Amino acid sequence: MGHPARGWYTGIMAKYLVTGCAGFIGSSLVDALVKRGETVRGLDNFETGKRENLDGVVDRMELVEGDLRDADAMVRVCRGVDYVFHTAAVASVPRSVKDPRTSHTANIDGTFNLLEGARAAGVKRAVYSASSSAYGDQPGFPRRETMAPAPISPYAVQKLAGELYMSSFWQVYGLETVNLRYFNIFGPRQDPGSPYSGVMARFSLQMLRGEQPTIFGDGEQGRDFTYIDNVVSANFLAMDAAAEKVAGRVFNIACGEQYTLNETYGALAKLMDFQEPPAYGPSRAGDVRDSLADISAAREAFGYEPLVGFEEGLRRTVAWYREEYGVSSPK
Ligand code: UD2
Repeated sequence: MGHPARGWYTGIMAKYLVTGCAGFIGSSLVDALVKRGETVRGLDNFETGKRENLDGVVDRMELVEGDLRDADAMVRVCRGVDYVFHTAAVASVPRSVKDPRTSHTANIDGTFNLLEGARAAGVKRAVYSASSSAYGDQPGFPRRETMAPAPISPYAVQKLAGELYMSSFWQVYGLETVNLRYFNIFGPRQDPGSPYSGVMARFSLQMLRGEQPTIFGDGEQGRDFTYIDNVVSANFLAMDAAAEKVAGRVFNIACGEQYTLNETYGALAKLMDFQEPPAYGPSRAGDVRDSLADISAAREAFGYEPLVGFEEGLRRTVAWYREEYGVSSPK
């Protein structure tokens, strides 16, 4: 049973498909689905996803190795599936600035291919991992879904295009789609080792290794950092909600609280017992200055509430990186 593509030809029915199943968010969803006893098919091309993220569940799911850019593969992977969580993407604003084509093909063409596969298979609902980067740098806080999008970076444009495709497939084909705009998610399994890693993961590993992190800009940029458990819960609620409340719509998923990067650095350093101040470097091209969500639409439509706040999320995240990266005590 070692062949990664085995699920494609067996005709096994999977109730849930998770794209990007070996990624940070995808693997967290797979874990929760398997725990609930669901039949799960996971898709990943392992470009940024990691096999070890599936260590605890790989024997209890169907793993398909494939790429969103392969339209035929998307038709095959959707066969027999009822519900799709579409988390697969080439993430990161700076990565998209450096190499826009790679993320363009995965995030826009890939999402389109998946939707075509889902339509052909008669999938009942798809929940899409959208991005808060859609709001860009326009005035007006907190961000509300009624604001016109104003993306800056290629990544932001791509994730927004994915949303629009999702909504269009609801409007013209009746495929129930829901767009969840995540605001800076962090937590266990977020890859810390790449220059494109999320800041919380990157700083955690750097502090554990005694390396001095660099803040890009003055550190006064604000983010609505959101712990992973909140995202998992939002996905399930959005998947289970009545279609008339959610289909074709966009929802912010966040905590509704803003922390600057300087504050975040301080909180993380305290938990890590890390004494060094940060280095400061130039701002990143495409970076959004401030980000803060109004989460009332998700609350009203499907009862979303943040389950784990910033501080508790940080504690859990630090504990995980310590455990995973072999540093049991900061002292
Ligand atoms: C964007 C989206 C987020 C998600 C993510 C996926 C916004 C507001 N957020 O996150 O919703 O889609 O993309 O990748 O658009 N930074 C440093 N030093 C480092 C690394 C990062 O200072 O070593 C800064 C970075 O310049 C930024 C902040 O930390 O101001 C957060 O960066 P990030 O890469 O974690 O996430 P961000 O905001 O680009």
